[in-house]
Amino acid sequence: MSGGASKVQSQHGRWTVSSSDEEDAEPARQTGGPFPLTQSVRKDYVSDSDETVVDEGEFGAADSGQGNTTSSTHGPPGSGHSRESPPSPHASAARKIGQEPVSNPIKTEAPSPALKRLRPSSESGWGVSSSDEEPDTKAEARQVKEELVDQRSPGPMKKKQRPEGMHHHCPSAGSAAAWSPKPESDDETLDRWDVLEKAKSFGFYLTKVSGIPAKDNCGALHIKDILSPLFGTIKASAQFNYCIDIPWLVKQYPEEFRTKPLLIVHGEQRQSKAELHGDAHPYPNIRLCQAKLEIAYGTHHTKMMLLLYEEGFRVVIHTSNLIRDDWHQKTQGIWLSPLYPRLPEGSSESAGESMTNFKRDLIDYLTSYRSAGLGEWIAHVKQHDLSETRVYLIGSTPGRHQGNEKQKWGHLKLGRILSDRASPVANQESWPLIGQFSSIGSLGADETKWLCSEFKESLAALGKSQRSLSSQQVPLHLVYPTVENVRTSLEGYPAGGSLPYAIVTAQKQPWLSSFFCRWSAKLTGRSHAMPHIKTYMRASPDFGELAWFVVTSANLSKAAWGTLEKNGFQLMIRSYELGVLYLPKAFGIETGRFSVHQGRLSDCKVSEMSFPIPYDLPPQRYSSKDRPWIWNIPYLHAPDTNGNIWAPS
Ligand code: GNV
Repeated sequence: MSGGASKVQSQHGRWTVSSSDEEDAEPARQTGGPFPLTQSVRKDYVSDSDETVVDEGEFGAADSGQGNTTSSTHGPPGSGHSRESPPSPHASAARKIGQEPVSNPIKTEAPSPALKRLRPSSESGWGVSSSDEEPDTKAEARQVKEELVDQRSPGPMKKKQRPEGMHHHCPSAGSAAAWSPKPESDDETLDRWDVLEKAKSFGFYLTKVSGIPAKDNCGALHIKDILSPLFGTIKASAQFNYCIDIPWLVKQYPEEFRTKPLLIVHGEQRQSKAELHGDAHPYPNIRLCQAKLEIAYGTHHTKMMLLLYEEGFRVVIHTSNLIRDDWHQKTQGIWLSPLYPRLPEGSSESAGESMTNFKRDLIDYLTSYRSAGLGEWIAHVKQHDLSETRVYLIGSTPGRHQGNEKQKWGHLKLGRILSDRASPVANQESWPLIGQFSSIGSLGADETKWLCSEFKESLAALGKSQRSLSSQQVPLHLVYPTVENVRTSLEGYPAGGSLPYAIVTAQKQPWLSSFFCRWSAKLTGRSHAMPHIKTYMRASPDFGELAWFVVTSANLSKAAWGTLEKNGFQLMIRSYELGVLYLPKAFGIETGRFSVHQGRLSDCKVSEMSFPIPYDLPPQRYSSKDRPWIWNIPYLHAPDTNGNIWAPS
């Protein structure tokens, strides 16, 4: 069923000095293996991809004119990266990520003891979840489901059973934020307790990381957990993403759901689109929807799942591509919506709206694709009650947005929500901003061109009653991995294949280095799991409190967040992006501040309304020796965790 060609793609088109053939084999860190590799491997699957292209069918409308040239040999002006060498367009998995820098990770001498120490569970005996075949997955997911599935949904599992001690160090396995010990008491108490627990949940999760101690994966989710029947009985689903390995994706669904209708919304064009269709061909239940990208250098970065269940509907907004490596040893973020119940027949379109206007905003976002293929998904959203949603949707959609439309997207949307909805907090005008991301676009000749003008001004917005400082006086910290972060990461240099900051871009903006802070996540056990998560927040000067928090697909780029043109008349956005904003007030916190929880998500006392921050605060500035990771230059002098060097061609 799963095409051999695609399997080859997903495993061999990428960094594979050390990776094994077996999809479910433990990590790509066996030493040895075939020598230099990549190029011949890529030919293998290219030659395999001459399958019949799936007919566009009803989605033809989405396939109209593209002015885009993602295979340009020049760096996109405002995108998350520049390409110096033309990308070789492929349909799926192997494309783009990791493969594009065309580096040759070359095996050197045996790794040093220090490097050995970083090796993951298969060798260390730490024995965590291999994300791909995880014996504990079901048990953990079962607990999660109890947090997530609505009381009304009947089922073999009674809501109030909460299996205890199924995971040694992990009292709250699977529920990242959601629970404290449950009181032994009568039913009424339990109901109230459950309601309270639910209200308290932030729905914020990290992905499981293979090769770290099990306790650090408590409350983390693999994609198989998210798609598990314990979260709901899938009737149909839609997957919005950038890089998609279709055979791998199908395997992440439980067998009983693998033949349910699956819509894949992507941004591929021309040959890589044809290859994606070829990959989908063996699966008659899969339809593809191509997102229009009418502005040059735009990309479809949005990562979202829409899950239609027998029991209702769920939205998942996250940061991982639909490829194995993105769910293996990276730090990735996930927002899970509550289970949304179906509205009674004949409810008005505006029924089921949330305090945060999430339903309208999600419908507007989906409508912006102007795609027939999304019509039924817009209808599903309309038919459900999204009123329990406590987050705001922050999306970007390509266009030159003017008038009313301008503040619906990108940084202007974030700025508008902050100024309309944020509660006043004393002295907040001097609270620092933190941005954290996995790629950086071309931001101009100096900080006044975009970063510290329009972008920072939007992020520094305060409630209308409050006087803002000039945003010049707001400290800004930018968290992005150093070369050393990448070298010593679980994946080693190949992690840099997902941190596509290009040398041509970096050379144009030496001024940016003064803002950089290292990746550090000791307290979540994720210091060696490189970030593909993107987060933005405003913290108190001691970093003990938060005014707001965003998790999103949007990197630090004008293509993602938008750039003002025509003297502020329009906001030009190239890419599709999606994220969610947390404001304390929507969680019933009237002080206007979350307290910061640093440490494992599973230890987080949501009862205290502390927000689980996925990396260490305060951010630590680069030392004079630190360099930001740049993916298309060589790193030859120090071997990585797996004994490899990085020699991009
Ligand atoms: C490596 C990514 C994403 C995303 C988008 C890339 C690129 C590139 C390279 C990783 C990536 N683009 O998640 O949306 O060259 O565009 O992870």
